[in-house]
Amino acid sequence: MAQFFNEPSRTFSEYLLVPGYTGPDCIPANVDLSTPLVKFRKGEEPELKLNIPMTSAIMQSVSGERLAVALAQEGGISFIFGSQTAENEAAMVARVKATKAGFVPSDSNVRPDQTLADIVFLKEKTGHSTVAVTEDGTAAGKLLGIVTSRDYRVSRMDPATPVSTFMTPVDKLICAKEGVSLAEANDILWDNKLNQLPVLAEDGRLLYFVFRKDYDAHKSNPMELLDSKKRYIVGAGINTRDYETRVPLLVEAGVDVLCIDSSEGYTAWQQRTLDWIHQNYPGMRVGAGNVVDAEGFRFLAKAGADFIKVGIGGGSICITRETKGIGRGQATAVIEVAQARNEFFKETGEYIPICSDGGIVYDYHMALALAMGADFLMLGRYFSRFDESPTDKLLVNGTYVKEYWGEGSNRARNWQRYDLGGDKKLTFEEGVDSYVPYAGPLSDGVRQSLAKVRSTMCNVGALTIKELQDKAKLTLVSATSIVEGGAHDVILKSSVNK
Ligand code: MZP
Repeated sequence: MAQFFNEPSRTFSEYLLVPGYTGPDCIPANVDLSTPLVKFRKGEEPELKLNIPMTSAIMQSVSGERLAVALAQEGGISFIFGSQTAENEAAMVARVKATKAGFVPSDSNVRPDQTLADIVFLKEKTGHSTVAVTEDGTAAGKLLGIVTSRDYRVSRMDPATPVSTFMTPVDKLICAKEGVSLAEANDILWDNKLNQLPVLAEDGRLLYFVFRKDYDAHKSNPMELLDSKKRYIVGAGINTRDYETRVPLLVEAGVDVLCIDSSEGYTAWQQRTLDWIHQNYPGMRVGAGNVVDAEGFRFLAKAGADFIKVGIGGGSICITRETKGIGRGQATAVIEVAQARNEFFKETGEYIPICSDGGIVYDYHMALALAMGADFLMLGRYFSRFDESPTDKLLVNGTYVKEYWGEGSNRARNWQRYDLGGDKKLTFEEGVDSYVPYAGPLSDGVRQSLAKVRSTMCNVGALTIKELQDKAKLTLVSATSIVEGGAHDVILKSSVNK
């Protein structure tokens, strides 16, 4: 006879937090959002910690190198997507590790024979007004000049005008040499009233730009997540098929932590992958998942996972529940797995952090997921909306949007994520291709969301995530009281003015 769970599985919007006592020191400025990323023994410190409880989803439309740097600057970590060749993924990891705070690899590049139309297209796509003109049109090519918005007037010039005729050539530019420090680069920017400073290798190849507008940002990233050599911390997704070739390349590239990316983690393949990594790379930390109950958690805990991801079918682009009838409401899954994590800790003295993956819609869901026992969160839709995600920004029906697609969609075709040992192909879709509203720079969005989380924590009377978990009082809400929670029985001015 099948096993039945007595209660329906529930999701975040069905819960609220009831305030606890807030003491005079319990103010947002005193809240510490640091949290363990990997397992540790009782009384010891985890080898890797996050400064904020946020990780970005292992997805093509989310976790590229630019987002990885932006998130590490805020104190979280990206897991670079694994649904690309191992070589490309390792190259992305290497570029994140090579990025020095304040030194930005150029993301808008053209060849000199390209045209004004190409410049306008790039500016629309990236939102950046500085374009590097390199011999081969790559970010690391020999620098021939730069184009900024001061160099052209779209209304007066033919879109076919070659870039070489209106760029500012390199001999008229002030550049710095490889090895310049950030402080020196900033002095050059200020002394010469420049907006950007190209940093060049001995042979004239472009290495980075240092931007004047970033000056304040470098000073104001107190939460940056850096390794012992002051490089950004970055993770990478792997699968249960090609780990023997992929993991060595990622390790070589300097990856800090791995995560097996799978829609369902309670499998023999995850065990095999973990075993192989532990045997061949004993120091390498690797997370596993996803699971939605205590049984799945215990399996991966015993298999040696360093953290365990929770969530099946709750992702915004996910149709696994509709397609296969597999999954569980995200809140119930987190609550049950968190209890299992606590029991396992009591029994063994080993604390294995859990990650609530998918289904975060409102910022308050973040606080709820943490209160329910998650140590950190994985977010896809949330990060895909920002400037730094790897996808295009488009104007659709008068609104700026970014593209966001699931790993199980035809667009990503990440069959390894859904692999159950069958043919090496995606037989049916478990994800969709979509637009999400564009939301500006990551740092603004993350800081705003976390301001709300800090505020919620103070209402609960908690200054740390652990305290939030210990003190939280959660109540289920009825359908009618959800209506009460929004603006109601008033005529909203925004609707009158439409
Ligand atoms: P969300 O933050 O957009 O709600 O969910 C992101 C999560 O959805 C990812 O971290 C991953 O676990 C999951 N995901 C990614 N692709 C698919 C799919 O195509 C999916 N079904 O479910």
